Amino acid sequence: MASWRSVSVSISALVVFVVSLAYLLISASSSTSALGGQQDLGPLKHPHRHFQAPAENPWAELDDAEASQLYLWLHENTNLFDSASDTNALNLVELLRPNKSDVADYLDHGGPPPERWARLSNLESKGDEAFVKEYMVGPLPPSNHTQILPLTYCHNSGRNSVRSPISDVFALLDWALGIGENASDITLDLLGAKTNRHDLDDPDGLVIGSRPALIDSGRMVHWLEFFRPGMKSDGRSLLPQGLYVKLDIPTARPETWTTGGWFYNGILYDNDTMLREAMKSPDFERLVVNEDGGWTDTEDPASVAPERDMPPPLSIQPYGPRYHLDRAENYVSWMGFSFYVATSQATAVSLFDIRYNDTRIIYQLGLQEALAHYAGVEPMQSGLEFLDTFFGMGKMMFSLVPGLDCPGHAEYVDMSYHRGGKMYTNKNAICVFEYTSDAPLQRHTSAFSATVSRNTYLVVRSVSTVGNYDYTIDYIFYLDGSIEVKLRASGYIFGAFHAEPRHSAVPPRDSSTNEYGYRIHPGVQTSMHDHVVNFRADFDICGTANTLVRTTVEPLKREYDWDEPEVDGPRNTMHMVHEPITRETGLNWPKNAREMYLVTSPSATNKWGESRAYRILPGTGMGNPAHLTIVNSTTLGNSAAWSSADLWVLRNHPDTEPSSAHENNYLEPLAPLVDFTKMVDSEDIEGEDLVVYFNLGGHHVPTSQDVPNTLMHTSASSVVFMPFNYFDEDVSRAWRQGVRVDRRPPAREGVGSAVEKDEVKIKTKRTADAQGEENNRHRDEDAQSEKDKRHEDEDDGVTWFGGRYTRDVLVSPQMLTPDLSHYMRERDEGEAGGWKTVRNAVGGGLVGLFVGKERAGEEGGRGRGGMDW
Ligand SMILES: *[C@@H]1O[C@H](CO)[C@@H](O)[C@H](O)[C@H]1NC(C)=O
Ligand SMILES: *[C@@H]1O[C@H](CO)[C@@H](O)[C@H](O)[C@H]1NC(C)=O
Ligand SMILES: *[C@@H]1O[C@H](CO)[C@@H](O)[C@H](O)[C@H]1NC(C)=O
Ligand SMILES: *[C@@H]1O[C@H](CO)[C@@H](O)[C@H](O)[C@H]1NC(C)=O
Ligand SMILES: *[C@@H]1O[C@H](CO)[C@@H](O)[C@H](O)[C@H]1NC(C)=O
Ligand SMILES: *[C@@H]1O[C@H](CO)[C@@H](O)[C@H](O)[C@H]1NC(C)=O
Ligand SMILES: [Cu+2]
Repeated sequence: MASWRSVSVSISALVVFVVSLAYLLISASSSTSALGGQQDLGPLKHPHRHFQAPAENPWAELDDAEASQLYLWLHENTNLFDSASDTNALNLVELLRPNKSDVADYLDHGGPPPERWARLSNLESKGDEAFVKEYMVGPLPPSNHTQILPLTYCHNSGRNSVRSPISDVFALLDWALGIGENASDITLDLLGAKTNRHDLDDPDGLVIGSRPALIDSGRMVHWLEFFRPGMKSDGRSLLPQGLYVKLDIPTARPETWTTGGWFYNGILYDNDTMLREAMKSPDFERLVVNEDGGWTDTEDPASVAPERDMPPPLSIQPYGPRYHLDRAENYVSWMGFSFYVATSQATAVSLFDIRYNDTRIIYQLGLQEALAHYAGVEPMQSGLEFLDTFFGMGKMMFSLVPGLDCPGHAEYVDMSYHRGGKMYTNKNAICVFEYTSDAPLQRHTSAFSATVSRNTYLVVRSVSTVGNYDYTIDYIFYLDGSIEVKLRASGYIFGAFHAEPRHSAVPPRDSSTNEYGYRIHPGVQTSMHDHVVNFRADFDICGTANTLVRTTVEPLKREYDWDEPEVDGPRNTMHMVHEPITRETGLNWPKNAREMYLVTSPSATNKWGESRAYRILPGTGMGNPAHLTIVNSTTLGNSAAWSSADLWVLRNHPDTEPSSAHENNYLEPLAPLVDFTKMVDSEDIEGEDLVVYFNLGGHHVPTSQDVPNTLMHTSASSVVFMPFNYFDEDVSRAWRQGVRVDRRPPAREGVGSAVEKDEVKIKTKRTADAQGEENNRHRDEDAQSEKDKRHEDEDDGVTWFGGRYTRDVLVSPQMLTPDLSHYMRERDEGEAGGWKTVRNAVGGGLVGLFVGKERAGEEGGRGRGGMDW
């Protein structure tokens, strides 16, 4: 193993980076683990239940033992990670998801569990060039057949690698800091501060953010902009300073890097010397400085509104959960639904094998990519674009805060992943809970009765905090068989510098004012951008042979015999037109919602002879989810073509086209690993296995109400899958709970004595013995006493269907306001400076450290790579 020596050398070199990374991540996750720690959170534990998934989770992430065996095998059998390269860095190690056919054989036909394979991503550089290469290894050891192969079958580029424009992020960081230092006279004069190499968190210092202006075949052009660090509030992205410098990085080798022009107040200077010369002129106009302050703080500690000191209403679940969670397999069942939960470092949560009544509806439902694309008049915002899986939307699923991110009664699941030879765990990264809506699912008042049913639903939630932005993603299940995917965004917007003369009496409004945003501070305006967040829904409606039918409701003129003579000629009316979509295509939400997209099973009909189907419709939120406004984006190249329409229906090739995107598309946008345009190639899609890709998001034109943070109630968008003749009737009837109040006069009372509405009393009985912690033990008793009560209640005309609360409920304050103090302590007890560093690491985009944290042009560590240095 001559090669292994150099492997170990490069891996130990890697360890240097990994150590600091590990430290950051571990501190970050332990800080959150406190949030999720099972201790002290009584309602999170349900020892009385022994629920088991029907099968092993074929999508479960590699566990520690599998990973260790894999590392050992790589050590003993490969020379791959040395290959005479200057540097190597084994970045990502995770499950290579099994092929759909193998899973179907296992889950549906009693076949063997699919082989376990791993996917590796490795940075390999040599001379001027650096590549991020992917490999598949499997079957996982122990096995006599383990092999390692370039991973190409699921990339329609046919490649297993992308060029990385940078092989040494430290050199790049060092260089950027050098530029800042050499220009400290300029920055002190224009911005009142300078970069501080020795303390990148210096609240009085400057930090440097960047965006790639071009990435092509290993060449990269960057624009740098100075920012204030925003230490108190993490409001860095609101603190651009309006001084920019261009970098040219023609190869991965630092000796080839050069600085280009400097840009200030709308003027491009050839170099720093020219800018210095200009600054000497008495006519040189100095702009207002964009300073940090209380305005970027997320909360207002000074407010004395008395109502704020009184807690709001909250949800409780005193008799324990009604869903079942198998933690070993990450399998959930609830009210007829069941599914497996799986995670990936790039794409966060996916749900697999979603079934209703044991019949599969969706094979996979999960995030593919999250695009944010900006525009603007200055070099940073114009062309600023993020493909956030590149930064790891899975590994940035940080711990949720119990009681606030999710209700106090939610349960939590961790997110574990492997990088650089280590396993990391983000505690409590996913929450599962049932929730009752404020509005009923059903109600009706008739002459003689009133019925109302509760709308209770199940939520699987995670939050990916990628730099300045927090994406909250919910998968929601409803009693009628509907499924919703909902996205909400919060966090700090990216502001654009607003160029305003420092001493002008009246703020001038130039022609670009309000073309790209709105003023929110003397030196900042908002920056318009589109969020387009892509999801994959692999429908299997009564089997894999499906057809997408477009059912249009249209106006119609038609004569009916029976209309004459009153209606002279045709009547103006409407009707439906049903038309299968025959070829792969992109679709948009129609105007006036006049078209319905139905995933049908042509061969399966319900009891009434109608094709069983699920309808795809834009859901709840601020209008329809959007697609990208920009046509043929200069920055994106071919890396995110799925963003150009609202949804897509394609023939599913689940093994060779398992996704619409690849997280490394960001590094080679002109020649991406997975090019979506190639997937939409007019294949026939009638009666085939179909996959639907749909987008959430919106056109985000932030206003002063996005400061300091974007708010989630109005940043939401969603898509709903709704059963459409799929069942013979509304299946929620079997599950929902509510009450029927009989308003008929009781027979034994005199004739004609009408019962007034307000005479009807809903009787609630309580027993005094119950204590909160005993509640679970009473479940069976409840069921029995429920039957008795139902009987009893019939007499007074009130019939409860489904469970009801009959015992006193003890609600501990802990259930409503979980004690988070020990998390904070752990955080503070971390290594010296831990809190500050973690905060930086967690905060958005940070300077220096953030690039240094992970080895490689492969990614930018915490925060958006390439964004802040
Ligand atoms: C999945 O199928 C493809 C194409 O048939 C094959 O190349 C690949 O090895 C399979 N992947 C796994 C993990 O078995
Ligand atoms: C590998 O092969 C040897 C020799 O045929 C056999 O004894 C052993 O059980 C095999 N191991 C595995 C994991 O299949
Ligand atoms: C900073 O200035 C020094 C001295 O002129 C020069 O050698 C160095 O290359 C400069 N650094 C950068 C990053 O421009
Ligand atoms: C700066 O730019 C000017 C104008 O293009 C040029 O004449 C000068 O040589 C440049 N100076 C340096 C140090 O590159
Ligand atoms: C559930 O499945 C069973 C067995 O296949 C079937 O009899 C029943 O009608 C199904 N119920 C619904 C609501 O689909
Ligand atoms: C976008 O690119 C396509 C394919 O090259 C081209 O047909 C189309 O005209 C372009 N649209 C615009 C608005 O540039
Ligand atoms: Cu936004």
